[in-house]
Amino acid sequence: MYSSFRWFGENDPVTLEYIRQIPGVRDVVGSLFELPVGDVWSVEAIAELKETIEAAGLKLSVIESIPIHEEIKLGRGDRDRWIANYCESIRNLGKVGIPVLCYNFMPVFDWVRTDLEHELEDGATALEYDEEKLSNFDFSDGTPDMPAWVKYSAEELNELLSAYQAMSAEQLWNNLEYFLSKVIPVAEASGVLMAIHPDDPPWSVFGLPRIITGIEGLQRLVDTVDSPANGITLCTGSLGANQSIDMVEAADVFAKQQRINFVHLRNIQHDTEKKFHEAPHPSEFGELDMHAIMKKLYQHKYEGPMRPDHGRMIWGETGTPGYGLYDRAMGLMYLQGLWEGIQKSNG
Ligand code: DNO
Repeated sequence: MYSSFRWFGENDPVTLEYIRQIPGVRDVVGSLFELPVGDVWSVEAIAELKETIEAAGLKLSVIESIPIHEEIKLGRGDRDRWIANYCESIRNLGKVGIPVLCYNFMPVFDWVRTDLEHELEDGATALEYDEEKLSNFDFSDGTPDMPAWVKYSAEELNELLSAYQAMSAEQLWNNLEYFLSKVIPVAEASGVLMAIHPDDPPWSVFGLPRIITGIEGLQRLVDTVDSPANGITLCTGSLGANQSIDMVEAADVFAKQQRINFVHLRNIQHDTEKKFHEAPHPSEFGELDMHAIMKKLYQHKYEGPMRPDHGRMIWGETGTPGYGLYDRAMGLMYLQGLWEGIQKSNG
């Protein structure tokens, strides 16, 4: 396993120079955020991102993410055109030498939180999800403000939401399976490892179907196309939001099959079953046993990238919600310490 750090591009207040100063980090998780969903990522654009990162003494090792066009998730008539674009982007990643691609298959919205600045006892803030506050989201002016949500007009959003209302989880599965049957052979031939990100939170929200919600769904995904290129992102915080999922087991099950292609580590704390906030990374401050999870990765010889996921905002820092520098850097030092301990105690 090796450490990586997410960078949101030239507008990220956490610069590549800062990332370069975190001990043990040489690998960057990047993306082309300005490209419209569905467009082909050209070799030139990917190479330019790579060169910018290399000029700072770092490497571009993961793309998180290339978003998937809604027509693909909806399984509509012109999905093949969008899938062809996706395949072309994967080929281009391969040409530039980017080994890992993280993506998700959540209808319309990426991760959902109801408070981006939930105040903790010590004055730090963290992201919070409270199912009871979901009804506060107002869709009448189009996509509301959430960091990872694609902007749609009121009309577009309405159309999308009603198209999904009629869709069952099984239909969404069929569309994912169709997508995988087309893209995984291309990824395999291009030397790119795909890593699906679990739905966050891992259950249906706003009446939309969600399917990558637990061990069973992830197993169905990896079984759909039997290839190392068809893997998962083990995201402890996303899956851990469902308290009935045993994260140590999840790490064990998929690391054993060599199907973890990327790891996101963070901790989580619940108030009630569907109300939780994000906690500092160390085990003792949340519900997840980071040591036990990392031990499974070690035992099954996971060799891919890991990044510290969402941190709190501390020490007066402001910036991209969940993606400040200080808490993520501290979290990463802790995770590296755990890893060193595991390695040394295993000789
Ligand atoms: C949140 C991230 C997600 C993730 C996408 C992957 O901080 O973990 O937005 O990047 O779901 O496609």
